[in-house]
Amino acid sequence: MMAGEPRESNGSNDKEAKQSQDEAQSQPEAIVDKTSKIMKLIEQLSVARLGNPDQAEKPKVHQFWTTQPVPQTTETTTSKGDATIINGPIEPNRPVEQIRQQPYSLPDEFSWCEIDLSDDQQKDELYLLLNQNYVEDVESLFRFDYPAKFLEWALRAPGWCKEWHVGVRVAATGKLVAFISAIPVELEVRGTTHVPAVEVNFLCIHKRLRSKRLAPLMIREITRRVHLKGIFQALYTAGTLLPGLLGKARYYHRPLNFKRLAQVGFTAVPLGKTMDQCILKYHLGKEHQWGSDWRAMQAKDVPAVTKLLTTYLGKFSLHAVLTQAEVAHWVLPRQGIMFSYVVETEGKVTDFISFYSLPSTVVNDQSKAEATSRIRAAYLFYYATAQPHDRLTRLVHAALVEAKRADFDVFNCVEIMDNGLFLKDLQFGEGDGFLNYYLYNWQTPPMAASEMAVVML
Ligand code: MYA
Repeated sequence: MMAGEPRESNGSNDKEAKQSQDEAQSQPEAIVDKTSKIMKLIEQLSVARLGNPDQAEKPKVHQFWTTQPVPQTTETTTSKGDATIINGPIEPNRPVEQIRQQPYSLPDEFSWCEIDLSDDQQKDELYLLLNQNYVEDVESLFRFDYPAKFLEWALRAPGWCKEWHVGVRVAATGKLVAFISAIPVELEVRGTTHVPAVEVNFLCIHKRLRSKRLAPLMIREITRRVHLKGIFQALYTAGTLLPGLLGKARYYHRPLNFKRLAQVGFTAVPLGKTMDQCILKYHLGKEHQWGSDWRAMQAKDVPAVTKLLTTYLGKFSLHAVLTQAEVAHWVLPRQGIMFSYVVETEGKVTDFISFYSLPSTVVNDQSKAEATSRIRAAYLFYYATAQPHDRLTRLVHAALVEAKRADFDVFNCVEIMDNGLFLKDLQFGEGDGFLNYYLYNWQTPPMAASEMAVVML
């Protein structure tokens, strides 16, 4: 959701501090009294800035995460200028014979299953679980609505295996009530190449089964299954702050259909502005500046796009190393899911950009305009250009024009890669959510968002 307009700091603590300061200045003769007032003022200012130590929240005890090979901190200081960087596994790899062979035991009423995404019925069961129980924004106004064919695409990337599509069913009824998944990825972390890893995603537990410590069991089980294939590192993102934070990236949103977004409460007309002024502000022309050099990506572009991406992503501290098969899987256009474009000048592909479609359900939509109300959101995916400073804003502008043409309501991104270069010029607004990045069993100093170049679906 878009964060509100920035307000000037004028909290009651500031007022109280000012009052106290004025009082102190009006009694120059009472030195002792003045000193004590100044002490009080300093105290008040500290409370305003740092919070009252008596009321400070106790640090959360992470019963599960303290047992896991992740750095036990949630600090975000970056590593710039640090000469002695530790960058490597926390625990050594283990031979497969030493890995637990039996699944972890679930409470008696549940059983493990594998979701077969080639089976429409199972795919729909997974769709429904996520559609009703997956990630919501902080105010629970919107919930991701990953279409079934999106899930099939996201979970069947090159090298996928069925053992990593793990479900939990109610033993008595067979109802699917929880899910977690992994797909393989080769990472490069601060120059350490060929780190075989998995991306863990779509962890979801039915709302009625929350806070029963099922998530740690599911994470242990997927870890065991990944270990059995000889992989010991993982990358995952979450809205939640957990130990081992690698970096955090704020969400940004660029309205394409302001009226619709305001109607469902995703954004609001700022004070002193009218709806028409907002619509005008976000108006995009029908054309972009690339002319006939711009076209949809085709299968024949895969080698060139792989080369462009390898060079471009290579400059970031965290990125995936993509094969041609992976590039073909992830970024070739897919009806209703993936939109990708290249700039081709005199027969040479020089730039590439992509975005994907991920609608959100409007939870309890009061307008009830449609049976199930949705926001059509486009998310910036991978791009590559040799000259981000000169060309990235134009590339993303063209992607916005395409997204508007395809009837999306909003275009979203997180502030990773070089995204900071275009956010202001293209009128992206700060969101109120963050995406936190984590590495499992890998120690490295925290990264700024602009050092990270993995887009998680
Ligand atoms: S992120 C998307 C997560 N899904 C949602 O937000 C959907 C809506 N929420 C839910 O379905 C539930 O609230 C979930 C927690 C399932 C999130 N990542 O069972 P509990 C810890 C990791 O009582 P519930 C995504 O998919 C929590 O701190 N841990 O809690 C990436 C606490 O541990 P501790 C999380 O609310 C997933 C414990 O769980 C998360 O019923 C990456 C409480 O368990 C979270 N998002 O269920 C998973 N949320 O006491 C890690 C809570 O220690 C992968 N917790 O604080 C690690 C790598 C594994 C592979 C390794 C291979 C080598």
